[in-house]
Amino acid sequence: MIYPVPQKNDLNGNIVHINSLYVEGEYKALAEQILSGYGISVNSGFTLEIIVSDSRKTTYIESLSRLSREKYFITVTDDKITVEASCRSGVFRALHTLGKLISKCELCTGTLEDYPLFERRGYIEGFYGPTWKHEKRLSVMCLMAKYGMNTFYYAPKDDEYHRAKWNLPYPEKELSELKELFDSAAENELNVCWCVGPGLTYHYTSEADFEALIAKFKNVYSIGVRNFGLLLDDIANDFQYADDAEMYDGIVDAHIALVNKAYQALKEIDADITLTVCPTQYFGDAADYYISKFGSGLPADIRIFWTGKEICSAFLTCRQADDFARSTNHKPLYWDNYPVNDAEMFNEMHLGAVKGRDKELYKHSDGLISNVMEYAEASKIPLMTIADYLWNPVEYDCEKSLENAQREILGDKAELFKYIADHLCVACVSRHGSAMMSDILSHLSFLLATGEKGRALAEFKEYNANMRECLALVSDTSVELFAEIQKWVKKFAMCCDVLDAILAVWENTTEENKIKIKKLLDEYNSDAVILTGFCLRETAEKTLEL
Ligand code: 14T
Repeated sequence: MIYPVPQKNDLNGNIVHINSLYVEGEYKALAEQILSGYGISVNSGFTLEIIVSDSRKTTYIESLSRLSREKYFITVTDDKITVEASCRSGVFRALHTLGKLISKCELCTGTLEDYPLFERRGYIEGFYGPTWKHEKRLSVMCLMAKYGMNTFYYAPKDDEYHRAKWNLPYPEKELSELKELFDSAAENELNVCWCVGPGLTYHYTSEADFEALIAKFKNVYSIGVRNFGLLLDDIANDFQYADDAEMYDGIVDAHIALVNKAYQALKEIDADITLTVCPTQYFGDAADYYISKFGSGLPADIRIFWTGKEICSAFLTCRQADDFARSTNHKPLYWDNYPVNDAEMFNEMHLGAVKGRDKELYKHSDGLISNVMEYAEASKIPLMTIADYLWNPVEYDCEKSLENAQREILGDKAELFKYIADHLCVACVSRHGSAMMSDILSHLSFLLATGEKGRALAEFKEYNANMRECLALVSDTSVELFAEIQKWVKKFAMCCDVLDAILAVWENTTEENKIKIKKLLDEYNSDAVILTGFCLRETAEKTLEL
């Protein structure tokens, strides 16, 4: 199985083994670059022909009644592979699919037709906290491109030129680093949207502030950006300057006026420019006064961010999306606050698969953009599941997708990593963590209660040994992912100690051994970092009653 799951995979004939290809037709250099990333050489061997043709077949998606530049076909016969698409976007997607099929030895004769279901699929660096390092940004970008995302929103709350110093141009060094990042996005078929958050100090009636805003857009336009975002989230709900209050009936009227005027100015700079806005009310009931007036006051081609019923929504449904569209005249562009773990969530680590987003949401929304964690390596795991969901939500299987993501990031270490990953998935999308530990502890308790003490002890020892082996693995901070999650690793070590103390009482029920459990459990509970709770506590408490 490859991920994301292609729409129509009829490559089910003879298996075709390939380790090198000879590329004919267009985009040879691109093919070489992408396929070599999958360990496939491209100087000689099996023929791969790349055909670029702008026809209805390669551009139109019948079931969605719309055009897509990302559609492609792969045809495999016993002596040739043909890739067909309308432009670089489709060829890029096809080459990644081909690379995955060949490297997993899943290439068979037949045909494959593929295209994404969500039109806009991406992630946003939109969290509070230390911004990602340049190298991390590039590495996440490549991975998300590999898994079919097509959009990147740049809006780190702590980039001071994004928010606090919104009215100052980027210094040369920062600007050239952004250019390198955005150029790399283009190479990777990701549309970049650079966002500004002027709301902390913006003076709505000030002509100077408006000019500063447009000057800032021009500053970023100069490095090739054509999509802009104007974010009015997490700012005062009311006017902060007396003359603003006098000029407008309410804050929403000032926001509508600002967005319309800015959009007009942007279109005068370049008619290709697009605008996305984040309203001050970005979640809750779409029928509320602010959001319904805001949306209705903006042209249909401005995109509007919305996080759903909550800031971090457990569910995003088609019905809610329709309510939003009815109330605002715009389909929502979901700003999905998963896996972000800033603000009140700082003690949670969100490594689980995305869940709770309707299968058919692609028909009812403008797209979905996932807000990431300050931990870039860790974000890759949930992001990959989001990429899978967005490409093909109908076939999305959260468990298989997560399994594949863990394997991509951890390779052979994935199996062992699961012993800690089991506890790092409590989030808005699922409040139930520690599924594996919960099953094991209840099974062990069952064995103990039904007189199978020998088996219980043996299996308990084996589980604890695996936990310890995992602990040793994730304590190696030379692995970037492990370095990021040390706060949780420390608590994991405490969890291992509690388990060993429980096992000791099962083996030898003495008061002294019980005191040890109490002491370790108290330490464990007084650490606010969120790991596992109920199943560990329950087993410890039952053990204290032995
Ligand atoms: F604009 C938004 F859609 C949005 O979600 N804004 C922020 C976002 O930057 C942040 O990462 C996210 C998750 O915490 O939530 C919003 O920020 C908040 C919201 C709160 F209610 C930060 C703290 C809060 F208490």
